[in-house]
Amino acid sequence: MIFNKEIETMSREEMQALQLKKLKDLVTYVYSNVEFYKKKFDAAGVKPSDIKTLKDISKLPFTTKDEMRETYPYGLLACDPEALKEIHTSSGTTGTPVVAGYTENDRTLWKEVMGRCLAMAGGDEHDVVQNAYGYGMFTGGLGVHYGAEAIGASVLPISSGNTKRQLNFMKDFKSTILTCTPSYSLFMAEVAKEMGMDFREFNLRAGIFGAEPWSDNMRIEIEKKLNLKAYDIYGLTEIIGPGVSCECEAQNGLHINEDYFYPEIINPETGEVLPEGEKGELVFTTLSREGTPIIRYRTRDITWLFRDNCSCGRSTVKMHRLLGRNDDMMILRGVNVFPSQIENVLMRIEETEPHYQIVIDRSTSSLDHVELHVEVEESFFSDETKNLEKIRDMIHEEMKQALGISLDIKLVEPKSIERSMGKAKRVIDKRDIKGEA
Ligand code: DLL
Repeated sequence: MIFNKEIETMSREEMQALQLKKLKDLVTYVYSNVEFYKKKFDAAGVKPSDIKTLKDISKLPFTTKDEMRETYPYGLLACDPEALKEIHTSSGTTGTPVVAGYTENDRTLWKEVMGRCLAMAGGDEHDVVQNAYGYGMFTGGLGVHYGAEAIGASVLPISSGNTKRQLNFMKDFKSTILTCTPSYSLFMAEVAKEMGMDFREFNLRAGIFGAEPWSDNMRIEIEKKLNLKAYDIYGLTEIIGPGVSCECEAQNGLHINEDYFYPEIINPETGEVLPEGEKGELVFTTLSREGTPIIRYRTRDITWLFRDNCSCGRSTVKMHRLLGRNDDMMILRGVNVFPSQIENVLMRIEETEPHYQIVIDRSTSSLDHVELHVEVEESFFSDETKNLEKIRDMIHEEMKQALGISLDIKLVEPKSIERSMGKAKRVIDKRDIKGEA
């Protein structure tokens, strides 16, 4: 079922007219309420009245994560602090958090977009949503919770962790939709196996997974192991949390809630806006936020936008599932590689477990040394070593074919790579640690 048919199936012309009206109001709103934006617009020589068409958005300056940190806590607030009814933060590696403030209207908006997302995954009032995203300052828990409320489902606010209890509840309460990070879902599958449980006896039919990159082959693995259909959901604290976009039953790109979040793709080096279909950095403008509205936020996420005649009937623009983040991209012997590409190759290989880590170090010759740690089934370690060598050579060869580079492969025993109940850490960069010492 389409949650908001009027908006989600709107014609291109109507959508653009709606976006333009909202954009004009937004620019006037932030110019008069947020000193930070007034200064930036003045410095760029742009006034609210200069926004006459949607294309004029490119006259506005970008906002970066660093700026959001520098203005901590309330430098980007556009309303009276008392009007904030909820506050979330995301903390990056530097420690200073990014603040997202929600007025009552912002929370209503969040509920609406999350309702749309859960409906895209086929959710309705008959569902039991087991919400295993973390509740707290992280937006995953509460965001999904609001969406479950919006579609009238029962929600199990179990949060992440305590995996055995998760599985017992999943069975006892007959959960039909599981929401968590994709890596956590695979950990659940592992624990279920140890407990002698079989997902075929559960009632799960859909999983709504996001908050971290995952590949197409990881999807196949999850769908097989958890016996459900796996949908990709995307979002970020700065913009709203989860709910920016989600996959529908076609599982071919994520429909963006573009009446609220205006997307652009830019060349990350030059800042130039790229046409639909071209790959680059995703930029969002929140068209209706009141608490912490953001103009042209550089997400650092890499993808492209496209439109198709989607079989679900929605007409909203789509983003391809993320390739990765600018920050995660590795340059290995001159080749750009995202962890998700490595994952995609690994997941095709039967003998390996879906748990891996990429370790980057600087060897004495000052060249970066990259080692791929992959778990293989216990039985291979008890077998003759030549079997292990065979698997190692096979992974090596597959990576070379797919990525065009040679990686050092280290096979490790099951469970030796740390499991995650939230966002998995796929890359261990030892060069940073050395730099700090
Ligand atoms: O991760 C919000 C969220 C919660 C999304 C639950 C989906 C489900 P942050 O902690 O601020 O917010 O992290 C945002 O996570 O810029 C992406 O790099 C990454 N990310 C989020 N969803 C996906 C996804 C939440 N589906 C950052 N695929 C974003 C790949 C994702 N990466």
